[in-house]
Amino acid sequence: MQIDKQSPVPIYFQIMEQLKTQIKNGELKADALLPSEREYAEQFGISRMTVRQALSNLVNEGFLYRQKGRGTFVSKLKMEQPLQGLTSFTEDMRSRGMKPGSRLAEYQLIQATEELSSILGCGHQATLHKIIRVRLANDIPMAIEASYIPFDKAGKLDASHFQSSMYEHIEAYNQMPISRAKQELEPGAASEEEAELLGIQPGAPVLYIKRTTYLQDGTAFEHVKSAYRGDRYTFVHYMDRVK
Ligand code: 16G
Repeated sequence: MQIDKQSPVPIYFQIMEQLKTQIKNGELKADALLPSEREYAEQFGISRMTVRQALSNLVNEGFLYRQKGRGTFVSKLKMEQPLQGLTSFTEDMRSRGMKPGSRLAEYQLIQATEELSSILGCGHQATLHKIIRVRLANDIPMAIEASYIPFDKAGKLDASHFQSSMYEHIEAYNQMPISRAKQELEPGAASEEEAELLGIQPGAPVLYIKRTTYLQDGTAFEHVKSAYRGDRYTFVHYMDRVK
């Protein structure tokens, strides 16, 4: 790592950028222990405050994590998400020991378009909840989900529903388990708006997933269009050899 003290670019920012590059290109491996603030400060002849600012920002952006009394470590950047097995975002994050969260970007009641009513098998012009949420893992944006849910499958929704698991609510409301889903995956590039919500650069790779999910009685209760961060996800599918 090299610091240019004459540069107009603030030193903490130079450190951040260089550490990010080393993490992204694998020079710094997941779970590697970083030198201490004091060591960095001595190495570059800068103040510990400056080093702390750079490291704290990288912790907030999810590139590093801290362990009390042990030091600062490199985060595992990519999450492996199995493609088989129907799970909710909340369950996925909890099974990884991460804190699931949501930020509501948009909510409104709309009338089903022709396309949505045929996908959801609901009456023409049925009332749907349109919910756009940014899904967070340990407060870091991972994906945007735009879901369309027939009003009669969810009832009235308020802020508390948007902050917690929609699947849990749907199963309780309908007194019926969720049973299956159909999913389509397509690569893409983040639009300006998506980039803003996800905290990435416009044009950065995203994976678009469309999912229609059904209750045990065979009726569809949601159609979701989501955009997953390409720099944070690896989708994994296990398969058996067939001839
Ligand atoms: C997953 C689903 C999404 C569903 C959400 C419910 C995909 C592509 N999407 O993120 O369709 O609405 O889980 O999560 O996997 P929740 O119960 O935590 O609200």
